[in-house]
Amino acid sequence: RAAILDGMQMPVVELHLHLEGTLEPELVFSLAERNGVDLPYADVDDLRSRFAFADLQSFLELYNANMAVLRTGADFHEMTDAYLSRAAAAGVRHAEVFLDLQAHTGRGLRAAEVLDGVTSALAASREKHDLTSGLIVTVLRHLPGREALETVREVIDLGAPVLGIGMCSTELTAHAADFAPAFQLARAHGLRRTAHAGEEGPAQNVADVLDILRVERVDHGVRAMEDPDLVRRLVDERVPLTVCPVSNVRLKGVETLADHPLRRMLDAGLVVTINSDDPAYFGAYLDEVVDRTTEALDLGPHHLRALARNAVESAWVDDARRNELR
Ligand code: ES4
Ligand code: ZN
Repeated sequence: RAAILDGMQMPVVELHLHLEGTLEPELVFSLAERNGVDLPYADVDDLRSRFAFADLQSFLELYNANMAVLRTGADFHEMTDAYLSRAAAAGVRHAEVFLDLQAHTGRGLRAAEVLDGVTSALAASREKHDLTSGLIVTVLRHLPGREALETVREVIDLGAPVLGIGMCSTELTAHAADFAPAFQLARAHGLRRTAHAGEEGPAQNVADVLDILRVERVDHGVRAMEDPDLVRRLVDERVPLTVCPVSNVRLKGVETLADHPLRRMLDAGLVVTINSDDPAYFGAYLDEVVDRTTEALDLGPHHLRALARNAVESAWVDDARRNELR
């Protein structure tokens, strides 16, 4: 850790992380070997050399292709446990993690087996890594809303220990309204709700997921800064925005870290948290994201304290755990 950060209160809660985005090239290769999956890369360095992305879509193609190595519940358990171990080393004490369940059921895997692999690792995280956790099943915006509804139905019917429902993947095609039935069902069953919006899409997408999907947090939300009325609303309603600065730079939504709006968002009074998104692909786990962003934006102790406090406030935990995290 950078010496300049010693003694400051650091964010210890991670609220925006895709488990499939934690698949390190070494793990991709070892799972491929175990499962007899042919990879179109010569070796781990060849795979890593492809982590130069033009945009979200080019990233999603590689991210989705690498999921082919995940075949059994044990594979999902191993991926989840590897992330928890790395997160604990970064100082993370509570993590709410996304799983693209539809990407796996769409390849013929059983939802129950995938969920069991992930949730068994999460259930052991407090004992094993001194870290509490929760699972957010994401529905994919590039697939039909009807399939999202079926996925939420299946999660509920299986009775899996799931904290909430999220939505991710490309933001520029489908309208939020297509997913209203899925989010309504989730809400009726007491599931928490969040959605990616305002990452590559316009500020209006942020308003839409709040108004139409009734989400409680917004993932990214950086483009909300283009609409002052929306910023005022997000400040007034204390809507958490789970911002991922390194991700935004790596996917070319923002030119450099020094240009990232995170500091301006904090100064505007937005409930901003800092997160890693897909750390294996973007080359930075939460500690590294915090260090690089602090340096590039010259964040002060009050900014870091605000990021830490905002994350604790925004976590979907009970009051007892929230007090422990403070
Ligand atoms: C994602 Cl960075 C990002 N944006 C949208 N969807 C995603 N899924 C995984 N990473
Ligand atoms: Zn994301």
